[in-house]
Amino acid sequence: MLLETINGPSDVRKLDYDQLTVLAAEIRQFVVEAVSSAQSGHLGSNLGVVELTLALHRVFDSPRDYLIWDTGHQAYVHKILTGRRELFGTLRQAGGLSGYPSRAESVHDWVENSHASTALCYAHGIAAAVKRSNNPGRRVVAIIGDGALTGGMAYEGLNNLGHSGSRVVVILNDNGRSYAPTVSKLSESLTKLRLHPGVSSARRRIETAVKDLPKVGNLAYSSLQGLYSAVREVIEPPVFFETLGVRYVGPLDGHDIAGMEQAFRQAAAYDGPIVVHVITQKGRGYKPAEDDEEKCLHDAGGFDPAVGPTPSSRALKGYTLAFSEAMLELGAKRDDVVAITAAMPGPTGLLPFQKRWPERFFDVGIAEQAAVTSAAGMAMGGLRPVVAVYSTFLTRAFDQLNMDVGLHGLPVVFALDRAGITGDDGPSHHGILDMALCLKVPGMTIFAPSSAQELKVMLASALELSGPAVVRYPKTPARQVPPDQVGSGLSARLVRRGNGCVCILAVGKMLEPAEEAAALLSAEGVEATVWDVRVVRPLDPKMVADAGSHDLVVTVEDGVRNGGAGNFIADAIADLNPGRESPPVLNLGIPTAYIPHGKADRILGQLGLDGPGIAASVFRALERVSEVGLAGAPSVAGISEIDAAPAIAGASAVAGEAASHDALGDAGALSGASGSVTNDALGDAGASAVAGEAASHDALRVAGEAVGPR
Ligand SMILES: Cc1ncc(C[n+]2csc(CCOP(=O)(O)OP(=O)(O)O)c2C)c(N)n1
Repeated sequence: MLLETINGPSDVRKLDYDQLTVLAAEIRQFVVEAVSSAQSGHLGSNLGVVELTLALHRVFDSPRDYLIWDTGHQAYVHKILTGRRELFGTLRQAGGLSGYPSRAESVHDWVENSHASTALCYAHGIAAAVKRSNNPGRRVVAIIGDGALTGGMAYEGLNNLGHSGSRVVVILNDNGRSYAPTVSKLSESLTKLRLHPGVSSARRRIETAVKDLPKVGNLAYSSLQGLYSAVREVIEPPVFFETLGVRYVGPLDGHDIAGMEQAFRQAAAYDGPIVVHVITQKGRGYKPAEDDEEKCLHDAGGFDPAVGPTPSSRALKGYTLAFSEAMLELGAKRDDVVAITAAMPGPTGLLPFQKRWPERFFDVGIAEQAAVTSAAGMAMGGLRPVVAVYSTFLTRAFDQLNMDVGLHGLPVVFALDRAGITGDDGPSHHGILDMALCLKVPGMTIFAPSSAQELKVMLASALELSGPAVVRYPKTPARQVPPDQVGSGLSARLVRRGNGCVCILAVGKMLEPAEEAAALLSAEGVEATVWDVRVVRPLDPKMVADAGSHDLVVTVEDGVRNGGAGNFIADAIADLNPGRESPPVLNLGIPTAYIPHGKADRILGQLGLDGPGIAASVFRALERVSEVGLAGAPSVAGISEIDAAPAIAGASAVAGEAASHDALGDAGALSGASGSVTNDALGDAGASAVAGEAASHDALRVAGEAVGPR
């Protein structure tokens, strides 16, 4: 197999075009098999960029030249060509290959933030640094999809590239799609350009010419010029870019390696910002992906490569399904309800709503800020917008949430999917900030469902409110519960009555491990009270008063502990009897750290946020703060493991930082309401398994030529 001979970009440069055709087919097969056996990963986007990535690595000299992948979900081929093929067996597994570029893995990777639309700004900055360096010949290449180009930062980046005249090559990888077809007028124009007869005939000429390269290199160049002028006839996209001061070339066939090489070389020689527009086919070469109308198998779970993912494996599940069904029910009851997505109608469960009420559905592109402020406008006009967005992407629109929705007290509902530890996608995708951020927005009501049934009730309640509300729910399977285990309105729900020594307040999905912990504690003679908090703001005063009557209060959440729900609850308990002693409150949650990829349940377990971990923390806290006679090592199953690999320590070491006080002390902080904070011991011992995985990331790092600053 040719693929086995490729251990770095220089190996790719040795091949002729026939060999490259064979290699491209081998890469496609390899990617399909890798995603299938990893049980999750990005497929369609990677299948579409095989030839593009080959051409880039043949023309540019990575890592001396900077290749900046926007979003980074399409960088598998880049990883394969830069010496990481053999690590694909560990793709997205704990301690294994990241699903995105990773600076810890390879010197060929520069940007690992997979929040879209940033590449042109990074490129602008890097180009400024290159210009001032003693190696100004290094070239800066940003590869951005037509989907990512809909994000505001991409437009801002273009503006700055044009304004500064930066020497940057922008490769516009246009497959006409984000997940769904890309929603933008520019994208429509790009499509028109693609179909324009003048462009097609010019493309045919260039294709013929480059076949005979290098003999007729000049002819190829003049054909490129012909193509360029043909493009001018169609006007819109070239004018759009050129008005901003960015030169435009294209469109080129993104599966024709020789043609792209020719264009990339010309572009690299241009002394300013230049967009090279390449047309690719998402999912190319794998029929199940080519045939998938919804998303060209943008991402896929475990499947048989011979047949592709089955319809049942692709069906909506868990909380997303509950949200999708609730939107249909509520949409039928109220015609003022409208739905907004930022380019993710399928993954957020909005496709059925879109199908039923297309005029009440808005896809704003990968533009969360626009989604939030548009929703504010809709609410001002009397509509009841529901913005469905992944928790991690809402952080991009925090200012809009706070100023445009919050300040005006507008009744916008945010449905935050994938809240909490999400797992395989790693630090950029964990939804752990939403709770802490939303708690900073005055007047924002915050719901956290612990079951599919709760989500439906909460969404309906949120739409009854006259101000902003958020319903945040996780990616993991949704609990199904009978009606007597579903709360209502803004009330908390008492789940279990104990004997007054400890009260556990569980937020959202953490109810399940909290109940498990209560059962473990009960086996040791500790009868805990358990509440499902349901609504984090406003807190149910009955729950707060009841918690305050216990010897110890423990809060459990799957968001950052610092400034999160637990801290908020601790304040409320302290406020019960100002100036008088209140019970100590132990807050369990996520440390302020960049937590690497791995299975969500495993990560939560490592952080001490599973049943045994919570029980162990409760025991330790009881030993310290009460006289209830629990001194001596408790014998709850699993506690010894938890003690051996204590929760949460040092996760920030993953990011290569020196372990900070924040990360090391963050397993759970025990505070007395009188103000004394005693977070001395909980969770600050030793390196956790999470941090241990960072070490193996380092081991994955592929050595490369020293090329200057990273
Ligand atoms: C800020 C942000 N919002 C949403 C996403 C989720 N997301 C990942 S890839 C993608 C579509 C990207 O489309 P495009 O750039 O055209 O790349 P393609 O997958 O089509 O190659 C989206 C919406 C994201 N990564 N970042």
